[in-house]
Formats: sequence, structure tokens, C-alpha cells
Amino acid sequence: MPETNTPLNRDQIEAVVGEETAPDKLIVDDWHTHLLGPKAGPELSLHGIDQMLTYHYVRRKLFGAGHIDPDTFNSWDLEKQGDFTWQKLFLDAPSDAFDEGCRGVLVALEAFGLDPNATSLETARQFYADTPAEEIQRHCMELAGVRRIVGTQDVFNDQERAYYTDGDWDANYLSGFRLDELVLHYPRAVGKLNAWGYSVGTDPSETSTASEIRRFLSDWHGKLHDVVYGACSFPPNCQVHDLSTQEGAVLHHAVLPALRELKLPFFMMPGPIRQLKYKWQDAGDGVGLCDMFPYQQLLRHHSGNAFFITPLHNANQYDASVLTCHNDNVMAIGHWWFNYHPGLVEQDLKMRLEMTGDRFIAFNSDARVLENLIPKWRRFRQVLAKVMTDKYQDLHDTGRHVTREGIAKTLQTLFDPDRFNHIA
Ligand code: RAT
Ligand code: ZN
Repeated sequence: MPETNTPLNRDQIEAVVGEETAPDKLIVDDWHTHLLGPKAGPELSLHGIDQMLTYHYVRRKLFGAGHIDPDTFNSWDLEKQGDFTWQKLFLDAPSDAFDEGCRGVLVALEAFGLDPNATSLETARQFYADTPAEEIQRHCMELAGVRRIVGTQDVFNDQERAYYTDGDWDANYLSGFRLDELVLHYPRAVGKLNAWGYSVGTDPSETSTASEIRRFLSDWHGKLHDVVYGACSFPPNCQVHDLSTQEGAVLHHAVLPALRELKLPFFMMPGPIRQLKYKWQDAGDGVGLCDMFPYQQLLRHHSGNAFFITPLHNANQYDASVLTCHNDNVMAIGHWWFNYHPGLVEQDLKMRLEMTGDRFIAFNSDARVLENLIPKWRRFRQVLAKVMTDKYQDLHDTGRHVTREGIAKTLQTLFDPDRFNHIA
């Protein structure tokens, strides 16, 4: 067995990187998903062939091609939706499954030994009926190389709140405390906050209101399981730094001080334009380019807070990396949704390495259905292996020693979120 710190030859690098990026070697935490474990029950913990086929990446293709009117589709039960989607997008095959949404379904089917060319969903449904959800979950996490999963905990969501307080929680799930409703829809949130015993007014900059919002955040931090950050997505033109806006005021007076006190980072997702096609539901959101100035200001004004940033628009990836060069309280993270395409991911991964070294979290899946973990992480690992091989060969050419130990350490670092000294 060769020493792990023996310098590698140039032509050994590809194989070593391939081994070190494999899911049985590089086991990671998935830092942003919409998943809940099987203990949450089938309504909240999504898995199975019909959930995969109705994932919004796939529905977007179905509606976009004009195969069905969304109202009609939405009125059907899940199995009917699954059958229709399989028929239109996979059997009639008007276009091949080059898109990551449809391709992801095929990859997951194949991973479970199911036939990606099946003429009906009968066998797949039987497989799911016979296989316990825990077993599906174990397999998905193992194939993806994922140890722990961070979810999206929106306590304003009436379908989910009860589970967060009283539900039986799966140990390998952590909470991402989602704050869109509080930050972006504060006037709407006021009613619920008051009904829950927090005496807030409509002006979040008012001292007693801000303190009540902070009390709400701290109480829910106590109720939710293992909160690892507070999170919010922002529409493209959001002035997060501007205290005269409602969003800016909620952030400045309540959210950021509370997160700082709780020693939690703030996870920012600039870019989505919600409900461009409202009948398409979550498949109908769009994306817009953001001005990064407000984010730059926010980081500077809250230098004691730690931030993650993951812009949705691909052209904002560069700006996000530049932000991390000048501010030690922010890291870029992941690729999601419209920004999760192998070509874009490859380009961004290179750019991040070249500009920031290792100051970013390389990937998170944004999975909504357990099986999404398999295609998304598998795809990312392919890109990672390719880019890291290239980078290490390039480094080798400078005369610098490249070792297996060094490669493994860097890869671990790229998935380690605990690199902020601000929240120590
Ligand atoms: O990819 C998605 O699931 C989107 O619909 C959004 O929910 C997004 O991931 C988000 O977290 O805002
Ligand atoms: Zn998400």
C-alpha cells in the first residue's frame, strides 16, 4: 500500500482523484435540501416513482411543451399525473431526456434496478410498495455519499409546523430555518406572529416589535431540531441593505442580530422570481439577474455575522465569488435549480477554485424527493473529479508535490461549512 503522502506522478492523478471523490470515500453533508426523513410520513417525506415524475424540474418540461393544461393536470391524483408524464415524456419521447430533470428520473430508476425503458410504471410502483421508506432512504444516501441532510423548515407553513414541534425526527436530518415569509412578506407574517403570542406591530424597526421578532426566532431555534442556519431567498431587485425597505428593516433589526446571538450563519439565495406562471405552481418560478451592491453592503454592515450566498442566476456566480474575496464573513455555496446544469457547474467550479482557493461549499442538492439525491450528487461528483484532476495536474506542472493525502484534505474542506471564525 503506497504512502498517502508520497508525491504522485502526473498520470496517477486522475485515478486518485476519481477514488477520493467517490461516494464511499468523500462522504458529505447536503447543506440545502427540501427533504424530511421517512418518520415525517409520506405527505412530507417524498419518495417513489410518482414523486420523481412530478418533481418540478420534470413538470416544467411537461407544461413547457404544451402537453397538458396545468389546471387539468393539478386536478388529477398523483398516480394519474405520474402515468401521464411517463407516457408523454418517456414513452412517446417527443424529445430525449437530455435535461437534468428527466435524466435524473432515469438515473434513479436504474440505481434501484428498475427498467428505464419500461412501458408502464407497474413494476416500479410494486417495488415501492414492497420496500420500506427507510430502506429507500438508506440506499439514496449511500449512493449519493451523503451523511446528513439539511432541510427547509418554514414554520409559517401550516402543513409542516405541527411536525416541527411534535413530530418524530430522523437523527440524520438538520434544520435550515427558512425565513422568506418573515422577511419578504412581513405584513402577512404580522397576523400569525400576534396569534402565536408575539406582540409585533407593522414597523419592524420599532424597538419592541424588533425584540419580539427576535424572541420568535430564538423560541423556534429552540423548538426546531439542530438548526444550522437561517435562510431566505430574495427576488432580483431586493434592497437587502436598505433600512427604509421592509425587508431591510426586518433583516437589520431582527434577523441578523438574532442569528448573531444564536451563532448561526445567514444563507442568502438571491434571484428567484416567484410565480411567473402561477398555475404551474413551483414549476412556474423564474430567475433574474441581481445587483450585488445590496449584498456587499449587508455583509459590511453586519461584519459580526456569517453569510452563505448562492445566487440563482448564473451570471451572478462570479460576483458572489468576488464578494468572498473581500469579506471573510461570507462563503459561496452550491448550485441549484436553473443554475444546476453540468456545463455551468463545471465552469463555476473552476472559477471558484481559481478565484477563491477553497473558500466555498462546493455543492448542495436542493433535492425535494429522496431519489433526487442520486442523480444530482452523482452528476456533481463527475464534474468535481474532472475539474480537480485538471487543477491538480496543472499544479503538478509547477513542480509542486501532489499527494493523495493533500487531495483528500482539500476535498473535505470544500464541503466543510465550519470555516467561519465569526461564529466560533
Ligand atoms: O428548487 C426548488 O425546489 C425551488 O422551487 C425553490 O424552492 C428553491 O429551491 C428554494 O429553496 O427557494
Ligand atoms: Zn431550495
